Amino acid sequence: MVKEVHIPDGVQANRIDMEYFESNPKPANLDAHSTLARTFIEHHAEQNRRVALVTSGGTTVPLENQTVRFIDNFSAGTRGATSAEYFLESGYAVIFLHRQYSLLPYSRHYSHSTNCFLDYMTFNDAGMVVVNTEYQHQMADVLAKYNKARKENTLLLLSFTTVNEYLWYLRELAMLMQPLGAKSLFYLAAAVSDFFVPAERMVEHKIQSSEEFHIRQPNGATGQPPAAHMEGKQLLIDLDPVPKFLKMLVDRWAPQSMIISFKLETDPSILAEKARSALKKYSHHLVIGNLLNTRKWEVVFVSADGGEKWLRVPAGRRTKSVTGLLPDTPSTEESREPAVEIESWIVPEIETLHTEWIGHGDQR
Ligand code: PAZ
Repeated sequence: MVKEVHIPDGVQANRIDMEYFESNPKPANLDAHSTLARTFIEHHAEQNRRVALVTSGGTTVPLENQTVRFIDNFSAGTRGATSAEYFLESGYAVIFLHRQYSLLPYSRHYSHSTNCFLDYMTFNDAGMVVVNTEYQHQMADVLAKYNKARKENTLLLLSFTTVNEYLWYLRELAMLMQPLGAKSLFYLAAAVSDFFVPAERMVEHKIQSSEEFHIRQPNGATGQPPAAHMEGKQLLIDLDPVPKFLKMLVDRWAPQSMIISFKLETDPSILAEKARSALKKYSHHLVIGNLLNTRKWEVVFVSADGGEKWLRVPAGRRTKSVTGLLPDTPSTEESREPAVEIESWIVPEIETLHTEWIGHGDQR
């Protein structure tokens, strides 16, 4: 007779944690990131400041060790970069863990806009390069906020590329933030891959598409079949599930922190249900649901007490005083921008929830 053994969730999380980090390599930048973060966190702990870890952008899944090809995840980093600015405005220190080259707080107003950044410049009468009069006002506003964050050392930028880097950094940062207790907040806006190629099944070299160069590449010390290989003209990819890191974060890495995750869906009919299910599964504080096509206009807060609250910002072309630098002739995409940045509503709501939560203790 086969007896079914129930392994409690906490034990499962522990085992997954050990297995994952024992068999997938530590990123080369882990120690450098860790040193920067430790100094930053200690400084703000002394100042009695709240610290928010904002994750942003998509993770990649490399198919080869010497990576030529990888699977990417959708996300420009708009949600994370914009939210980080509002957290800074609300008095938080922010660790901004972002996908390399995705949008950054403050520079986002210029870096990925349809303008070339040189369009913001002009020559003055003395032949010196200055900011175009048209943009002076808005740029002064962004610059003042940026300088304040620099002067007060309230923004730490740390980047990741792969899902493996993301998981290692998240664990490290969470453990470094533990001394902050309830003053630490996790705002997980990054789009993290659900599937990956584990190190033990990753091939070393570029996968060859041409049949005459097909070789079965050595597949690590374990002798397991490679996760990606050619069969005839077809590339076959067989991915493992990414371990449930949110469970590990909530139960083990950051048990005293407030944790907010995002849920992205494309089908409106399942969004709230998926958000509720994530909350039930991981027992954290809040899931913010959003749909791919409407994420700049509306989000739904699903909280542990079963409450569901929609935030909807009005549609309409944003004015320069709100977001800044729109080209003279807006494209269709830009003319569809919401009237205000929805993050300017999301973050104050979260700040209030965080304050209440610090006041009342953990109600999970
Ligand atoms: O970066 P962006 O502004 O283009 O998109 C933000 C987002 C949709 C990735 C984010 O709001 C989100 O839902 N992140 C979690 C994705 C998920 O794993 O479900």
